Amino acid sequence: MGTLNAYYTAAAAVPPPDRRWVVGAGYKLDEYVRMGYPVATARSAILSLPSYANALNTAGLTATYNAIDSFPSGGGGGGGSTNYPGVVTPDSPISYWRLPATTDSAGSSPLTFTGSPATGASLITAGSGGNSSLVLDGVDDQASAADTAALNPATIAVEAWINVSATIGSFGTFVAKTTSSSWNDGWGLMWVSGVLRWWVNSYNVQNAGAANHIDFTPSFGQAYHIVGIKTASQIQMFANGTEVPGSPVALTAAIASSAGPLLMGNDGAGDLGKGFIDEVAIYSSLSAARISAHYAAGIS
Ligand SMILES: [Ca+2]
Repeated sequence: MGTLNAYYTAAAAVPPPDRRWVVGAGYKLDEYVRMGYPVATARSAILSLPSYANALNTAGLTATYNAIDSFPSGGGGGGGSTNYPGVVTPDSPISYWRLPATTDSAGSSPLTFTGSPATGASLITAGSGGNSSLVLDGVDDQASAADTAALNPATIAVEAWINVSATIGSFGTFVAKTTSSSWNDGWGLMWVSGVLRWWVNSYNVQNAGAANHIDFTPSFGQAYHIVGIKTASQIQMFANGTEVPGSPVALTAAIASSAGPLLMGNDGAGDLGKGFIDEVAIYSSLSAARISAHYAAGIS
């Protein structure tokens, strides 16, 4: 998808007989990265392929190098199906819970379930490696990962695929790490008065004139790719690969990291999320380009 535009742009500057090699190298790179190879490894492998080395003239080879060097770190969407975990993993998640498995695919924070949550349909497509989701029944279901230093990075990106039930209760929470039943430490993705809210340090308190939260209004019963971010200077929220209206919001205060567990389906105070949750990952940062690539991979 968008990532491959770089190859087409590069190819447009090359005489016709060689354009196909530039685009072809781009597709090959995309293919390697989808298989989980780091970009640097994939780049070396492609440029050493006899077919490319022999076929490309000087202009074509230069354009290919330029196109491949413009490839962002990690994977990208292409035509056809995409291996979603293969696109996520190169972005070095701190933890990555594919769900409904309790395993942490990236770190060392396995989940413990409460309430025997059921398995639901995957929120990413089967073609991209979807493997079912976790159902949050809004009665007693939750998943918990114990507090660790790794789960309290100084800056954070929290990623999840979420499908909100129309009967979710007030403050129903999908992912949070806080110790406070009044939500004044840590962070969370919470249902508040008809919106899905990404909050940091406080779910509603004003900070130096700006709110500590950003809201997005999803439709009930639909899957969304949601990312909440806290950088050194601001918070941001993305839905389906696009920054939502009202984002970013300046927030220079550091995250008031809590010693609470990381919870899915609860804020620790009994405010239960209801719906489906899938493919939850935590990063110290995630760029807008990579967020877009993750969304594209999840729906391909
Ligand atoms: Ca899953």
